[in-house]
Amino acid sequence: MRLVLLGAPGSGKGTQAARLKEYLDVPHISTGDLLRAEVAAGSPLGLQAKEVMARGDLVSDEILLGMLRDRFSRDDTRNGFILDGYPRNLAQAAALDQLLADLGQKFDAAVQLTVDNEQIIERLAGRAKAEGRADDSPESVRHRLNVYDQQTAPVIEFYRQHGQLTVVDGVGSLDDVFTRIVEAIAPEKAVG
Ligand code: B4P
Repeated sequence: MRLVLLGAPGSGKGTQAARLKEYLDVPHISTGDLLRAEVAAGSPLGLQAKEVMARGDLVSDEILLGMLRDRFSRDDTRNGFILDGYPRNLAQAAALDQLLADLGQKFDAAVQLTVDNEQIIERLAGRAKAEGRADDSPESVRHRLNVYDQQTAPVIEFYRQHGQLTVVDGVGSLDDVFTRIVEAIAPEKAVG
């Protein structure tokens, strides 16, 4: 299965993708994780991305597309993937369509996790305490939510207009949200 997970920062994309990966037995591709690995390694790309990410801005489309192309060239994506954190603007959505067309692939569903801003701010404050991620500071979270409204929300509309969007309520326990996603994308595999 080929899935794209959409939603505001803190909506649970990374959290649910980690579970879906086991369940669907396909790789989890998180552009945030790929970028954080570059930052941790101190690579030239990581050095470029570090400040941008800490501010809560989007890293350049060229860098992201190069990373994604690289990742999709690996064999393990042939039977499916869960893409988490990409696309984040309309240019990236168009680039993804083209990349998949070049590979002769098509994704099955774009799943949007919906969570209100108040709960997002609370979740990310919790993660800031637990993990100390630079971009979970209150200023950065506010900025990331603005970036999401301005640049990523149109991507949701793009997939809705293409009939590829599935909307899932992202509020509730991790198990409840997981069950809702599975029921939405693969009801034949859902249990209980
Ligand atoms: P990401 O790594 O994608 O970070 P994120 O949006 O915060 O989502 P994440 O998946 O980590 O968090 P989750 O909601 O699971 O991006 C980070 C940065 O990288 C971006 O700001 C940008 O600079 C850059 N970047 C990444 N992709 C890019 C792209 N395509 N283009 C340009 N730049 C890009 O979890 C959040 C918290 O909520 C966790 O603490 C979790 O435990 C908690 N949580 C999850 N589900 C919950 C639930 N049901 N109830 C309560 N808490 C829950």
